[in-house]
Amino acid sequence: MQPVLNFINGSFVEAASQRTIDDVNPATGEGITTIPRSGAEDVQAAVDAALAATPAWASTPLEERIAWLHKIADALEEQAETIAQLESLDTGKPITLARNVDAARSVANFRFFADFVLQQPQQTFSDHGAINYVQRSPVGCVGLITPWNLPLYLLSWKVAPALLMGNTIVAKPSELTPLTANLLAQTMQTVGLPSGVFNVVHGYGPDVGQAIVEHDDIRGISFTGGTATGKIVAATAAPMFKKLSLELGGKNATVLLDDAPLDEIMQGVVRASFTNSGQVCLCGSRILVHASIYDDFLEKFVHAVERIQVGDPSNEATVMGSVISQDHKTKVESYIQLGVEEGGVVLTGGLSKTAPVENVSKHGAFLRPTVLAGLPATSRTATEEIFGPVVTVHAFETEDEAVEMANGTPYGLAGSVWTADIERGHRFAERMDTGIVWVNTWLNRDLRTPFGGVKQSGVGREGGAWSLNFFSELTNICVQQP
Ligand code: TXE
Repeated sequence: MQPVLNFINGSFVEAASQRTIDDVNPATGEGITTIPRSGAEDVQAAVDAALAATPAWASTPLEERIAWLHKIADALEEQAETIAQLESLDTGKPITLARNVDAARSVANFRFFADFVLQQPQQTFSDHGAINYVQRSPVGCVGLITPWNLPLYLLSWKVAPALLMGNTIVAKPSELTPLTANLLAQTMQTVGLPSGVFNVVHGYGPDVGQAIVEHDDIRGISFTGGTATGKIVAATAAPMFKKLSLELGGKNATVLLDDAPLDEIMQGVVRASFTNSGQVCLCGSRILVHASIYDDFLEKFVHAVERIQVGDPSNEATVMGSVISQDHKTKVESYIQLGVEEGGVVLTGGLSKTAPVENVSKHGAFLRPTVLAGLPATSRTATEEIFGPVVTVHAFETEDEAVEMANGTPYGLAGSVWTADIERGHRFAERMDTGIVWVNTWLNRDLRTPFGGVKQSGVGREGGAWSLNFFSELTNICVQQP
């Protein structure tokens, strides 16, 4: 595969250092290609291009920017299968998941914002003989920094509203998953988006990401990634009074009340636990079950988990592929070991040396879906983010106890509650200290809704009007009537 290059001012260029980083297929350990090992000099070139492009793009009529988003969506849709193949290759996720989730949602993100903006009313307020109206203007040049778990899905989720609101972009995808960001850059070039409006600089976080966050001329940062990195980004951006959106980690609870219809909801609970090998910040990695149905649930859940088809991501029958890298596999396995040390019992799955995945490359970063029971809900394994195919299961006696357990982690991103009585579902959901709660479903996403978390899951919200507001500055104009 051709080396991936930076996309700056409408052209593909190497890093100034001429150095590269290998991009590896996590399912085989084989090299795919290389990416530029960029630094501050390359970020400066991207910012120069973006600043030069900003006046024209900012003054482009909204209707024209809407048309650009549709043009990009159309071009991406024509490449949907290529997007799915590249995403599966780069991440180790099954081709079916890459097709149905990553590729489909990347197209939808552009389409959604193009349509949504037209549904927004012009905000006016009149009182004291005066008319007030709110004018939106672009932030300017914004920095978009994204993670490796849903590469194009999360990059496009930021690029679409940023462009729509008239901003120019310096994007930094994860060094582990550059391929679909590169395809997006190629697409921008193909559709003829004006040079400099959209730029991509590849490289390591501390080199490129840090340079983006600390650059004076980048006036807004939208970051999605781990909490630890989020702290570094915030510490750099806050004193510079930049607009800052942080979508960070999670340790989400899946709560089964005593009337949860187990057979009906089992697939939903399995999906919430192991989609994308548990590498979705919205995954339910702690399952809280009422004591009266705990044994029955465990038997059914373990049975369902053991039927998950784990294997080669390119196989259409595969439901769970590899994790993102050998390093991440080592981190996830360290938590399985910690779980046992903290008193947990592995009901299924476990370390790859004791529970190997069959018929896959021995160099692949594969793990079987793992269920740990018997751990205190306050243990490290049950409260720290693992971000892999590992869930802990805990029994509770009362709803108050379940609420305390569900809210008992440093995170507050998402959660789900499963019950036969919707009223109970409403009441329980309203007590969860998270940004998102699903009742009898999971990952059911309406893009108009606020997305994000509290506590160490982040600051701010994305989605619908929240994205439009983040990527624009608002001016209130008040006109005294004669
Ligand atoms: O994060 P990292 P990862 C979380 C998920 C998990 C993590 C996985 O819970 O914890 O993200 O993604 C760049 N200055 N979410 O491991 O390392 C890095 O190069 C600036 C939550 O990739 O934080 C990459 O491009 N940038 C989310 C990006 O930051 C730096 C959904 C993220 O990398 C940097 C998805 C630095 N010092 C994942 N260091 C949600 N809430 O929606 C690294 N980077």
